[in-house]
Amino acid sequence: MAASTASRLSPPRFHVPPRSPHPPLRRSRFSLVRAAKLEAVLSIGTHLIPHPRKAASGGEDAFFANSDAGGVFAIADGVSGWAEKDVNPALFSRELMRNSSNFLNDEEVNGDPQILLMKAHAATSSIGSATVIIAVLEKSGTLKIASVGDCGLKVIRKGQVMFSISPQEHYFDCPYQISSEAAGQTYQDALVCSVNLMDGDMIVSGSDGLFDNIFDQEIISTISESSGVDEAAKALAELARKHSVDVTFDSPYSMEARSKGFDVPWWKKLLGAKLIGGKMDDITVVVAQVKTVAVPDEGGDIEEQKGNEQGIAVA
Ligand SMILES: [Mn+2]
Repeated sequence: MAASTASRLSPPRFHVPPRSPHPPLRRSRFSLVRAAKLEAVLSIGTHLIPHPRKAASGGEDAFFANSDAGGVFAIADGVSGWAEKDVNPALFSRELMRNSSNFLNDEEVNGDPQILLMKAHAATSSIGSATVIIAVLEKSGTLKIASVGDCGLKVIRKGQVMFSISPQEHYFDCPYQISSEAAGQTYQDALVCSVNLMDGDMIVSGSDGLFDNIFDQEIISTISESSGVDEAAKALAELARKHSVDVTFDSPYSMEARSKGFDVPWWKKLLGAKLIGGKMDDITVVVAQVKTVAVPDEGGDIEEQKGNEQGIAVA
């Protein structure tokens, strides 16, 4: 080590550098630096607990999540009424999710969740219908959402719900749904919106089995007590499951039912009874945290103007 260092540092004995009539010129007054830029990415945790009576088959909810290239996730809730027609409601929701995942990198889709839904729906051949939500995070931090029906999505920032999407339904308990039948809804009926997110924001999305059984305040406290997105998703699903089988819990679902005019018969009301209880259902939860990371600029080395320290944003 020492020898090689010495030989490298020793002046060459017999070599005299040729004297150039012109000293080498700097190409410009710019020097090369490695540039970087900030990109938003999602760290995603998921958890699915099937309906107690559908545990053996895995239930009728389906989802996928992919953290590559920013982050995307989707949830589909197979409409259970199809079982009455001897159709397995899980087939449609699972195929819709598989197809959504397959078309992720499609050129026409180009990060647009509504176009992704259009393509996935067109490619789905199973009989059935499903509510569905697809969310795609752009590198800029904009979350693009397309939703048909009553899957939910909320954004929590600094301990408060700062964004929430509204469910679409024909009437109580009959949500808009993507369907194999012409009578159903299509991507054109989707609620389409986008929200600008910041580093640290938490996204909580789920099937109606989550939001029918858990209140915003419980979501916020559960998230704050969890140490990561996986733990948060599991804790939320387990709390929603606990409420869903609790006949004494006054759930968001039973509160909504009463507000829509559904209640116990008048003679039960006389005895002080009221319509309460959780809603047994498949429960799918996605928890995603927004992070901003520094990535090398696609241009690689770029030139910085000397003397201008603020010329390049190196994060
Ligand atoms: Mn459901």
